[in-house]
Amino acid sequence: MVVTTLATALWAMLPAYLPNNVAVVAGGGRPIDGGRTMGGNRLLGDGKTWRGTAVGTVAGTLLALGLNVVHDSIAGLLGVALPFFPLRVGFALAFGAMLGDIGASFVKRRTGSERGAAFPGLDQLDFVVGALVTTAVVAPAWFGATFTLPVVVAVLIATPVLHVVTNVGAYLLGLKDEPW
Ligand code: CTP
Ligand code: MG
Ligand code: K
Repeated sequence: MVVTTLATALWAMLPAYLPNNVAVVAGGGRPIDGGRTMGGNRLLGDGKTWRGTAVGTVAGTLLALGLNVVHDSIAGLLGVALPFFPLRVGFALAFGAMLGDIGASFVKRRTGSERGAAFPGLDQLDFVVGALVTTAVVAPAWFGATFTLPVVVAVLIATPVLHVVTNVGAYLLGLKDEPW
């Protein structure tokens, strides 16, 4: 039961976990806000770029399609019934994750946090909320069948742990300037 719930949570969130990590590597170039400010601070900041957002979204969507290919092997190996990802679901999970991260930067700039400053809580859950809400809007039936309450709880507990581990890893590898 717990294994099924956790496996479903991690599997279903994989297309949402990848985009922000790909953006770290692929990001750069023109910032989405074009340098615009609001109340003296940047709208979003130089950390949210068109390229990072686009490449991250495409990567997460492709990952979802790739997971469909290995679905039967993984589900068989774990002995768990895992969901397939329709294209629009893969896109919603990936793009939603980027939207959540962008929304968080908007909030950070409004509260005076500089680009790259840690914002505990928001940093770990912004993309989760973005991915879940976007998927619920784009594919409500798929969302309801996959993200049952126990699965959502598992996502909210497991994601911050995974997020901290991957960001510290990216920092140690020199891919990220800060370990958060
Ligand atoms: N990135 C990007 N486009 C995005 C998200 C991230 O190009 N939509 C890249 C940027 O190079 C960014 C890096 O990934 O600096 C790390 O992402 P993140 O930690 O989300 O951004 P921060 O630089 O910390 O900026 P902020 O304070 O706004 O979160
Ligand atoms: Mg950051
Ligand atoms: K972030």
